Formats: sequence, C-alpha cells, structure tokens
Amino acid sequence: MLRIFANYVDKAKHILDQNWTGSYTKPAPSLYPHQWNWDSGFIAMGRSHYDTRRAILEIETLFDAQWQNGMVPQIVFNPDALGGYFPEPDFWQTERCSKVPPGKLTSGITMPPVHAIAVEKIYRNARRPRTVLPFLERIYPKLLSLHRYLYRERDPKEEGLVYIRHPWESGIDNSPTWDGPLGKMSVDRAALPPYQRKDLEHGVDPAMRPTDADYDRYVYLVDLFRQCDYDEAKIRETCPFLIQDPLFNSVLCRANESLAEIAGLIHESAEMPLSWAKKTAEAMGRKLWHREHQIFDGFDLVANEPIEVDTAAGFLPLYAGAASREQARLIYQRLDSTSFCALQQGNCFTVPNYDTQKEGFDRSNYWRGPVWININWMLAHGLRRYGYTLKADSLQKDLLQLPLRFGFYEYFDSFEGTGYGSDNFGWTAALFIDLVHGFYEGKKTSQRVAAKARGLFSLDVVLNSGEKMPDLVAPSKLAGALMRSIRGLRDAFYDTSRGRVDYEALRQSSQYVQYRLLTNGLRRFDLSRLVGRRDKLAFWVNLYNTIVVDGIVSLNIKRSVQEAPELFSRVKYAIGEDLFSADDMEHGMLRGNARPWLHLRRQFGPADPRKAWLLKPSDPRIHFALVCGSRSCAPIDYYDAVTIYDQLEEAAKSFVNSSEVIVLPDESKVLLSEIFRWYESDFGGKGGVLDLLCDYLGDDHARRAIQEQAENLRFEYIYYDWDLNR
Ligand code: 9WN
Repeated sequence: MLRIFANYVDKAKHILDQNWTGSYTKPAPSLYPHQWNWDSGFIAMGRSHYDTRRAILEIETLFDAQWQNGMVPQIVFNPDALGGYFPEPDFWQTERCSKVPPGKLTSGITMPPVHAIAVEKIYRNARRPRTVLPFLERIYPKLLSLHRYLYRERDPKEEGLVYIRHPWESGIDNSPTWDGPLGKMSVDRAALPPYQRKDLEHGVDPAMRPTDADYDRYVYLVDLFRQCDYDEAKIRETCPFLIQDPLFNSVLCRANESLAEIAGLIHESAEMPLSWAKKTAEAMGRKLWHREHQIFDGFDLVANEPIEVDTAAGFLPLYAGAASREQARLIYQRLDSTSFCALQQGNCFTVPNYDTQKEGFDRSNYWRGPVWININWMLAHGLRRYGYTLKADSLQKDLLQLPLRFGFYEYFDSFEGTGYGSDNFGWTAALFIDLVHGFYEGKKTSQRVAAKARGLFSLDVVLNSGEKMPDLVAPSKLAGALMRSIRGLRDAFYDTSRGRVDYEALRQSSQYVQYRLLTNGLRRFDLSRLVGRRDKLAFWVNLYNTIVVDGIVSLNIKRSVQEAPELFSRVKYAIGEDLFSADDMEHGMLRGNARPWLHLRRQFGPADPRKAWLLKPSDPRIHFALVCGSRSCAPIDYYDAVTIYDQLEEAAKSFVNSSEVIVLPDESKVLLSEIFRWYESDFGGKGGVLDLLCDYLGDDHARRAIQEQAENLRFEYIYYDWDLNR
C-alpha cells in the first residue's frame, strides 16, 4: 500500500504546496484565489498528517477574520489577489456592519463549520500532541464563539436546528434542494445591482456551473444582506431563503462532539458543546427525517414546509450520529439502491450528489449529480460510525481511486469518473492524504496485534470433540441439518449487507449450542455420502465459513484473526476418521489439493486418505465466497446447493466491481486484492486473472483498457486488512 500510494501522496502534497500562499491554502490555483471557510477545514485535516505547523496556521488565518459576533466568513479575501473572482469585497460591502474585524476583507455569509473537527484532528495526528495544546487553548474560545453565534443568530426558535440564508452557505451551491425556494423568489434582473460573473473565465464549462438565473438569485440575496447592513434580525424578517439544511446541521452537530473533546483536552467544561450536539441530533431526527423517502431532507422556514428533494446531503446525519439505528438501516437501503448508484448498480464511482433517477440529475453539473470527495468522505465516516464497515471501506477505497485515475479534480463524473471543475483542487488532495493515512493506520494496528500474538497455541484444537451427539439426526441427514443450522446462524447473526458477524450474540445463543452439537455428529459422517458437485461445493464453502466463525468464538479472538494465525491450520473439525482445518477445506478439498501461497508442498501429502474426496476441477470463484473472518475477504453469506452457481457468479461480480480491483489505464496498472496474487494459479495465471476481470468488470472504460493494454499491464496488490469483520 505504502509503495503503491507514495507517489500519489507526494503529488497531493505538491498540490497543497502550490496552493499555499504563506498563511492559507487556496482551494484551487486560479478559480478560487482567496481563503474559503470549509475548504480550509478539510485542507487542515489533510495537512494534519504531515505538517502540523501549516495546518494550525491555516485555521488561525481563517479565524483571524472571525466577525465579532462569532461568524466565520465564507471567504477571507486576499488583498493581493483581488480582481479574479466575483463577488469580491466591493460587492459585499461588509463595512456596513460594525461586527467586521478591522483590517479584514470578508464576505458576509458563513459555511458548514467543520473547523472543530479539523482542530481535533490536528491534535490527534500531531507527532507530539502536547505541543499543540497552546493552539487548542487559543482556538477553543473562537470555535465556541462560532457555534454560539450559529445557535444564537441562526436558530431563533431554539429548535436545535440552524438555518442557512444563502446557497453559498451550504457549500453545495446549486444543489437541486434549493431549486424550489430560489424558484419562488421573484427577481427582477433590471433591478439587480449590475454584476459580472468571473467563474466562467477560468476555462470551466458553463454547463457544469450554476446558471445565470442562479447567479441572479445569489446576487439578489447578497444585495438584501447589504441593505440590512448584515443585521441578522433584519435579514430574518425579509430573507426569502431561510433553510434548515441536513448537511450544515450534521457538520455542526459532529463539530460539537469535537469541540467537547477539545474542551476535555484543555480542562474546560464540555457541557455546552455536548448539549448542543444532543439537541441538534434529536431535532434532525425529528424534523428533517423523511420516512417515506428514507433520507433526511431540508426544511424551508419561509414556506414552513419540508423540501422533499433527496440529495447526498441527506445521508450526512450518519456522520453526526444523529440518525437512529432504524433510520440508519433505512438510509443504508436507500444508499444501496440505484438512486444513489450502489456498486454493481450502474457502474458508479462512490455516491453521486443527487438521486440518479430524478429528472434533474446531471452527472457533470457541479452539485447536481457529480461525485464530491468531501461529501463521500463524511459519508464513509458516518457509515463506519453505524457499523456499515464494509460499505465504508469500499467507499473509501473508491474515493482513493478517483484522484488516482482521473486526477485531483474538484468534482467527478458520477458514472465515468472524469474529473471536472478545477484541477489541483485543495480538499481533493488533502482528503486523499487523509484516506491513505487511514489505511496505513489500519495496517499498523493489525501488524502490532499480529506480532504480539503469534504462537498462542501449537497443538491442534478439535472443535467438535464434545461428548454429546445429536440424537435425532441420522448420519445420512447430517449434512442437510448442518447446512440448515448454518443458514439459521446466518439469518440470526450475520449481517450480509455489512459483511459483519455479531460474534458476541452468537456465542451466547441457543442456535450456536445446537450448531456445535451437530458438528459433533460430523465425527460419524461418511464423506462418500456427499454426491454432486454443487452439494460438495456448498458443503465445503459453508463449513469453511462456519469453522472460521466457530474458531473465532471458541478461541475468543477479539481484534484480528492474526491474533491466532494458526486458526486456519490448527483449528479443526473431525469428519469421519479424519481431521479438517479451514486450510484443509480450502487448499485441500475445494482447490483440488493445491499448494498454499508461499508453501513448498501441496496441502495433502501423497498418501493422505482425504484425497479420496477432492473437488476437481476446482472453481476459482470460491475465493469470492470463502470468508476468512477479516474485513478484506468476501462478505459472509450462506450458499445453497441449488443456487450456488448463481451465488458464486454474483460473489465474483461483486468482488471484481468493488474497490478490490482498481484499473489505472494511464499507468498501465491494475491494483488488485492480494487474493489474486495468492490464488493466481487457480485463476489460470496472469492471463486467467485478466480474462476474469474482463468477464466481470462493469466499467466499460476499465474493461477496454485491460483488453487494449493486456500485454504490458502491471499488477500491484492492495493491502489486505486482517481486522475482524465483527
Ligand atoms: C462559492 C471553494 C468553494 C467551495 C464550495 C463550492 C464553490 C464558491 C463558488 O467553491 O463555491 O462559495 O464560487 O462557486 O461550491 O463548496 O467551498 O472551493
């Protein structure tokens, strides 16, 4: 992993260096020359991994321009870079307001308050966190004042939900959510103050940016704020755009948690931020949840009605922990549907910003469809928070893929991944660095656990050596009863959509006791009773998957299967006269007595009696169905003899189209799960792997690249995450 991504991390750092001005980072080299509020937050998160000093300076520069009422402006203008953007200070005229910090040029609106999250990260990722404490002490009152401003000025009814009053405040400027409220505003173009857009002067396609009609409304609102001298009470009375937005409130809610953490670190009371977090979370769950749509929506305070438009912003309450378990489950379903282009459902890269099934969806227009790294990054954290680890993992790996394949762009085509907007975009680079670090850390922990735990036991552990025998099951019926029992365990304790197993509940259940009892019956089972290829496949695949689960429970493995590397070789079931470990089942029975990776010999020696029952020829698709108790392997499921071929087909398709396969045509490279290295011979060598990829890949572009470059294509292997799928 380290080697694979090192060059790209360097590239990302280089982008941040190029955009660095000496005190802040420009979001993009020419399109956005000033300092932007939430961009700086995301950028500081990325930098926190390798440059604490600049990360701190980034945040401090932004907060130097904090208004006296606590508001942190959307843009802090660089006096040396004026002229290239619209609107600039001459248009905002914030000097009409007495709260503006002296000597600073800013806009008169704010943005999603990600900063406390960034500050906490700066502390946690610092090489010497103690040295960051003085910064925490300096910035904490400013962060607190920002949150206080939002609750005081933007939540007049004290609901726990703050409003935004301009689409630019949302950070998702032309999101379809604003169409309704903006559409209701009657804007007379001739009566607007004259203005000229500058965004289209930077070579971006106008079809990928907000329309002129949008800009008229943006300008109308700014003009209204000016006329109110930026007095919030006056604005509130006349502003036609006051919206409680799930994205903004989710970020605020999550930032309150970080604020509480920071308070703890500097011995301040965390009571206020914690009570805000709770209040906002509850309010979102109550007011913004749309039961039928299974998503959170915005609320229009002017029309006093919910805005029933579903965008990716509606998933972000997961990031804040504001959704109930049930809401999270329903959100997951919505997320995993064609609307948001779940993997294998339309060849999407991560989650597009708008429901792909809606008429207004536009795959390349700014916030009306494309994929944005920051939104998906928050979503992945949210999914992880609710235990959807598998989806979070794949989302994060897919996110890495976008800059790798298409460049460090501002946003990406939701179907093909093509980069749009500005290249060398700051938060894309910064969050890429953060994502890569996420993987390194996972690897380090697993390696530590493994190093500590090797050699826990050296003798065979036979799991089915109990005295009690299942009384009702005749040996001939045992295979069927065992398969039914395994299916029962799957139904009760495996979460197939998350690829997780609830080991604790399973350990204490009567179904598990019953399963263990049935395994004792295996000692009387005659393997020659298994007839039929599909029956054998299902028997061994299911038994393999269950001996791993049984081993994890019996050996009380907590974090990683590498705690007990012998799990696969020493933990066994007695079947008839013979003993079978997971390795015996896999390399012996299912792979036709093959050589395990890096081993000199085949699994069974020449005179081994178990060779009488090998499954030959082997079916390489088993590697997408065998669960090894880790996060990187196949999601756990039950395989039915009748449908097993279809299930294996599905498993292969889903694996090949997941983030375990990343095709990088420009570099003539494919990044692959290590499964393809360990079992390359089963797939028929490198050529066989390429054939398989072509057979199953849904992405035409990637498939064509493989076909055209087959001869010089290089394989690199993606780090395998051994942490438990608990
Ligand atoms: C207006 C800087 C900003 C981002 C926003 C993004 C875009 C500005 C614009 O660029 O907005 O704030 O001029 O389009 O929508 O999220 O912070 O990168």
